[in-house]
Amino acid sequence: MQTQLAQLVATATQEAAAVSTRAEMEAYKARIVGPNGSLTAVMKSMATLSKEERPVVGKLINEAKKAVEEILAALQQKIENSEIGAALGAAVDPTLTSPDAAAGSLHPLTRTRERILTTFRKLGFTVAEGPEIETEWHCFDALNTPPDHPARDMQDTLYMPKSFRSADAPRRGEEALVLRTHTSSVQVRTMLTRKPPFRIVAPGRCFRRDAVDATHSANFHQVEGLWIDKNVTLADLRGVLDFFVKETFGADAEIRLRPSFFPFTEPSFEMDLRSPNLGRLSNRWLEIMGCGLVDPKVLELCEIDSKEYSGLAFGLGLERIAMLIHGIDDIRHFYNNDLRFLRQFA
Ligand code: FA5
Repeated sequence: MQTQLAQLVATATQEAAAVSTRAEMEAYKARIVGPNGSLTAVMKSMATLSKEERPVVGKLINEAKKAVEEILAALQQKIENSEIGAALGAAVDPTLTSPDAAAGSLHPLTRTRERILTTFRKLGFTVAEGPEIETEWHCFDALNTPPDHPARDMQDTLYMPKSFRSADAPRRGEEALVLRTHTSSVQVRTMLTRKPPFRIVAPGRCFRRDAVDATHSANFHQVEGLWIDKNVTLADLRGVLDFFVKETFGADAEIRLRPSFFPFTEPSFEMDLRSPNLGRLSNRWLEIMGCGLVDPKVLELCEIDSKEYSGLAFGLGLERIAMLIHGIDDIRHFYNNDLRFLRQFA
């Protein structure tokens, strides 16, 4: 048996040298380990052996099997290499990008942000930005939000450690630095640095100590809008928001302004949207943003003459708009980095 197996491995090694195509390899493999193969026949003969002989012969067969497997693996590699070589031909350009490299795509929030900004650009708005770590003054005081306002409570706002310094938002005296709770702080910075008239939209990240659920995140995004000019009125506010909603949700979408309160606008409104194109949310009034005319006190705090100028402002939640556009039912999908979700927007 030992000699028979040694002979089998020697023949297999010798014949392997002549195998050069995949078809030859398959035939070769069948001759040895196929149902009628030479090694298979030896293995079958184990059944005729006595109990004592079996372990000894079994060991020999295993050794032969291992040798044959190694020959087959080397053959497989040799054939794959020659197939790749043939497929590539002589003209190989290694600088070309791989044809099957996975292409990335923009995140749905990025797409929605760009879509919103494009809409406002059509109305002459330009993009403004401000720091995410903000002084209490820019986030609250300049927006007419007094120190005892609930929004400033530690329960609602994330405060930076007292020792923290930020070059983008230098502190005045002992005031605290906060993670901005809304993008309205960019209004303040714009009014302080630009001369009216101007129209800006400010997209950015906001932070609140909100409990996370299907519609709330502790870290979300807003897009703020501000238009300061002579004689800006509620009619302008309605016109701007109506244009935005029709561009975003279709010509048959409608808006409704519901009286509300923000310390920095007077009058203040919640803007509701109704559209027949929103799946299960169709034809219902849905609250999507806060807005109003800039409170003259805010204009004065930001060094703009409130007798000469007036303004409108609004702030919308980016995630909420993206959820409505795409029929997404849980805000947390945006942050999980699940490719099955993200690929739907490719
Ligand atoms: C504000 O933040 C005001 N600064 C908006 C404003 C700007 C009013 C200018 C007047 C003039 P509010 O807290 O309602 O308002 O937030 C605005 C939007 O941000 C909400 O309609 C909602 O879409 C979104 N938002 C607020 N909190 C969260 C949260 N935790 N997670 C996700 N989105 C949120």
